[in-house]
Amino acid sequence: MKIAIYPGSFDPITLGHMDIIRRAAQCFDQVYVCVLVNCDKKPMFSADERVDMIRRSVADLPNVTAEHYSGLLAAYAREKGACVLVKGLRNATDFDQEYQMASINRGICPGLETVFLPASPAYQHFSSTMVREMIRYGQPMEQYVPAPVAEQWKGRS
Ligand code: COD
Repeated sequence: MKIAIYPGSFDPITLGHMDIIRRAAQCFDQVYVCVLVNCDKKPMFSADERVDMIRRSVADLPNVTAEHYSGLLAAYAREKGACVLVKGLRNATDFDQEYQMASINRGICPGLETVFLPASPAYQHFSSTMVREMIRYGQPMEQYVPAPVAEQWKGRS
């Protein structure tokens, strides 16, 4: 059984992330979408809210599970018996960061490979940062996120 992890902050999940999840779900038997801590980012949504929005967004994908983990990604991968980390690449900046992270994660957990999926052109400019800015300035963000994100935000305000 090929188990993959798609890790991220997902603050909040966007249609760009969803595209990567759907494609990964076709390549692997089981995909864990894991909300982790990125020390460089201060989240707008709590970890529980982010997991809940992801769970509702992937409800039609039977081999996808969403969870939160507060430790090291490599430790989570080991716990799940995963052999692959999936990362989405939008541009050269993503590549530079993710290439380095792939080496770090393989150093911590030998044999743990990172597979890069190129962003689909339609979603290449999507980011959680952009969505958070839209929210802050009261701009509509429905076209960038799955429906549960817009619902979650509406329920809050
Ligand atoms: N299209 C395609 N892919 C996309 C898009 C898009 N529009 N937007 C984002 N992505 C990709 C990103 O490139 C990334 O691969 C993934 O989706 C998640 O993106 P984000 O922004 O939600 O998540 P990040 O980059 O903040 O996640 C960083 C982690 C949380 C994975 C990282 O900090 C981490 O592993 N933390 C745990 C602690 C750890 O193990 N650290 C490393 C060893 S010290």
